Amino acid sequence: MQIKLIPLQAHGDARGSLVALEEGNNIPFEIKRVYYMFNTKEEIRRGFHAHKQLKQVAIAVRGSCQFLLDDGSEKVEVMLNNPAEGLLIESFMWREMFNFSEDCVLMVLADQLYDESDYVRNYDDFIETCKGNS
Ligand code: T46
Repeated sequence: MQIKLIPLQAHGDARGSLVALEEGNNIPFEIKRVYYMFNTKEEIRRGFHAHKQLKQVAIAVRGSCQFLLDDGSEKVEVMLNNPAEGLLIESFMWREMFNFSEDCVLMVLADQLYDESDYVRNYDDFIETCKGNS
């Protein structure tokens, strides 16, 4: 499985750093929604779903966390700890997030509004659909 980490240019000067996110430029889709999670407890594992259509880019704007991405045939773990790097999560990819640092702020850009019917929350259903797609 090819993991797509998008380098995000940090404009740094004596005052600090700034990253700009632009749809169609460094973000490869129309940005319809932005959400972020924080105060996640270190022992917590969350996610446990895939999306039928949704594409997203996840950025640890502060601190660090890990993603497990599973395309139905391969599982890969990715560490996010750089606010100038975005993880592209394509549709039909099972994801779990874990090992959140205490200060972690994980921001996610999405190409669709929130829609519960886009979630596949049962792993067996996910695997069955992957088999059907291949
Ligand atoms: C994903 C991973 C990376 C909303 O009301 N609107 C929203 O846009 C989102 C994302 C969530 N919610 C509500 C639904 C739940 O009551 O916030 C609560 C927590 O959401 P959830 O349990 O889905 O959170 P995670 O961390 O399991 O998953 C989230 C995203 O939902 C998901 O799309 O890919 O982060």
